Order: sequence, then C-alpha cells, then structure tokens
Amino acid sequence: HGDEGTVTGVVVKAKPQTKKPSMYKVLMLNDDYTPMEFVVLVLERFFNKNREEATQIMLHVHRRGVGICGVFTYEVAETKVTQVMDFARQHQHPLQCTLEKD
Ligand code: TYC
Repeated sequence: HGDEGTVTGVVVKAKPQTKKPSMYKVLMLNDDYTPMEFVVLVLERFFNKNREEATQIMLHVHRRGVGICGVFTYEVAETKVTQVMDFARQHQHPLQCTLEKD
C-alpha cells in the first residue's frame, strides 16, 4: 500500500497553427516537333521567365528530356499545366507539361 507507482506524464506539445502547403513542380517534356521558339514563349508567358532564363530551361529540356518550369502550390501548378496544354493545342504543337509533387 501507499505508493501506487510512478505516474507517467504525457508530453503535450503546442502545435504550430499554420502548416506549409505541399509544393508541386511543373515539368516540361521534350518532343521532336514543338519549335524551340514556342517553348521559350511559353516559359516567358506562363512562368514569367526572361528570355535568357527561358532559353536555358528550353535547352535543358531539349537535351535532357525534361525540366522544371517552376514550383507552386497544387492549385497554381494545375492551372499552369492546363494553360500550357491549351495554348500548345491551339497552336497544334505536341508540347507536354505535367505536375509532380516536390
Ligand atoms: N526538341 C524540340 C526541337 O528540336 C525543342 C523542344 C524543347 C521541344 C523543349 C519541347 O519542351 C520542349 N524543335
């Protein structure tokens, strides 16, 4: 009797009330038919790249097969992909763009 054993405590940690959203990469894929100039235009128009940055990304995709256009929250990334795919289709280019969790 007397001692009923050690009382173990439960550690309660304050949870941060904000959490960072998951981020998504928008990827551009190479193909044999889309003109280089069109890819540069897409990177300038939809990803706010200047001519030099856009050219570097385009050449990276051309040589390596895939490249990163930018990293965004899911909703923004999905909107970019849709905009690029619609724009490419309007111009009858096979350019492909996709999204991948960061
Ligand atoms: N490979 C294309 C060509 O030689 C250029 C190109 C680059 C196409 C990047 C798509 O995402 C791309 N005309």
